[in-house]
Amino acid sequence: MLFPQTNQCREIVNLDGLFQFAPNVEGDAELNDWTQALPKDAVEIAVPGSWNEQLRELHEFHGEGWYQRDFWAPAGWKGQRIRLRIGGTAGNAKVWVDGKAVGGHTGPHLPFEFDLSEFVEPGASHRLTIAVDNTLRYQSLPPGQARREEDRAGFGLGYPDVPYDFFPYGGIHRSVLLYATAMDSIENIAVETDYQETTGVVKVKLRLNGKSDGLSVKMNVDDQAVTLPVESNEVIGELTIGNVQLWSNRNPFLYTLKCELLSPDGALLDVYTLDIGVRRVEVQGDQLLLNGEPIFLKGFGKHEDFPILGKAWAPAVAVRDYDLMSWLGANSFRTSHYPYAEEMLSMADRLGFLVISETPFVSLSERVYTDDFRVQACHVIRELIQRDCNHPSVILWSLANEPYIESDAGERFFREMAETARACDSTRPIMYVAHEWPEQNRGAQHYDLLGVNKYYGWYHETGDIQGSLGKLVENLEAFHQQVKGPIMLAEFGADAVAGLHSDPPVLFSEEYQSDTIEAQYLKVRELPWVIGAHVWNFADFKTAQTINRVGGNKKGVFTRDRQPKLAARTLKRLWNDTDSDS
Ligand code: GCB
Repeated sequence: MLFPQTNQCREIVNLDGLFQFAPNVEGDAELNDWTQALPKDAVEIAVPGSWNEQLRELHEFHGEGWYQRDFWAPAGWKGQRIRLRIGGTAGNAKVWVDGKAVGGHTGPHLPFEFDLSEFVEPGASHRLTIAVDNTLRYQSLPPGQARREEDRAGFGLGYPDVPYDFFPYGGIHRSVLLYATAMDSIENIAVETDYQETTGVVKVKLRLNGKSDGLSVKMNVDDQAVTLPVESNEVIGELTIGNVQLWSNRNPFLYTLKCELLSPDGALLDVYTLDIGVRRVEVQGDQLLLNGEPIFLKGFGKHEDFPILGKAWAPAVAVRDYDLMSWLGANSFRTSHYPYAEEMLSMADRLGFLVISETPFVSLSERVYTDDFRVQACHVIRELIQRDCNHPSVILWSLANEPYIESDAGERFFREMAETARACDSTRPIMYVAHEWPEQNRGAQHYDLLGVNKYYGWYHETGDIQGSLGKLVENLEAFHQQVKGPIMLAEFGADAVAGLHSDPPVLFSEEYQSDTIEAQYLKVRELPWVIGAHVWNFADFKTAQTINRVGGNKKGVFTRDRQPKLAARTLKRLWNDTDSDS
């Protein structure tokens, strides 16, 4: 599935904006058939947007929300293939057009689309209904429960009761687009790039929709072109680029790959252009190499989180975040703890940021290592890799954050996730992010490297920055022995309430946060097998209500509205003046 684009063969109608909305609290949707019309007391709500902060009474609504709006399909789309594409919801979605079911999607944050050619008449008005089910269940994505069920122990972390601290926002979080192509069209493009000496190699796998005879595909990059006959719905081509300019964070050089679908008489039926970068990422010994050179990842774990917008794709916030990360000299971030908007990755391609793309598998524990959930998890991994594999900025797949893996079932779960990822993409190393000690990480041997989250000086050795350093090294060393490959300090830091100052530095002061980050960063820079250190978190963010979070998680180096704390200036000094990328 490709990100929709407008060109001479493709047209988009953007359905973002205000939808009618009603929460389906007591099965009213089924009883009164909301696929035809929402109830009279439906309200207006913005898309993209989480529902929880738009309307006060929806703050703790973690159920099924129904969206509806009418739209016109342009008259000029007669004879075209018409698709509906939803960039991402939290959580599962079902879609109807004029009361007829067109399909559904399981799992949050990833795009899905439906062919509406049979449902939509160009030049006519139609009704679109989308139900988004963000019910927190033990084995749902995200897992959790709104209120503690009597027979269940619960995760015990707060209200709602989720096994992680970020707020489980619900809603349609990315754009809702209607787009048209010719009936014979390009459905997907998967690109793998590499190089030998100065020649770039671009392997293209193109999937087509449509069955007309005599079609051909022309692929073109940097004045090199190949034309290939269409013999099945998959066309594979290879192009080379002489004197190739490699993509890197320092020089994010992009080539344009153009793929054209041609009729037997050479007429253009469809065209899609893709920005691609030629680069190689690999793990060798204890190092992570980008284009053959060791790279050290400095940056952040982030969240998609902003007041009122919740987890909505918000271009202005993204622009600000990249501006701030560039100002500090960061070169990378992790899409903790779920896939971020595709637009964010395209910006990283252009701006030169290295991205660890993470699945939504956060805080997995023994209760989810079942056959059913494993099948679902592998499906999500395939969808994620299919979506993100063309981005040169994406250098690593992180398949989970802080799982407990102690049983054989857990070990098998992590082995099969690793095998699935490798089968989908052999060009990027895979990792997951561990915590605690190696004993809780029986899946580690199946991965190329391991991320480790460590809060010495905060949750352990509380208040003792100097005392935290030895423990940190001891713990990272234990993981290094286990994985026999590189280790990344994927999270470290301390909460700081903006404006709270203290000398000597004490917990929650800006000074304590800044000193913790500086001391630990400099310490891990001495360890040759540590290939990166990401501060937790880029910005403060909203959490479930718990007694240890006053107004959210305050480990941000920036406040939730993106104003710097003292640690921001410290990082700017550390990352700009004394630190190289390797
Ligand atoms: C972690 C989690 C992250 C939390 C963080 C914290 O280890 O990965 O999601 O927000 O700790 O601040 O407690």
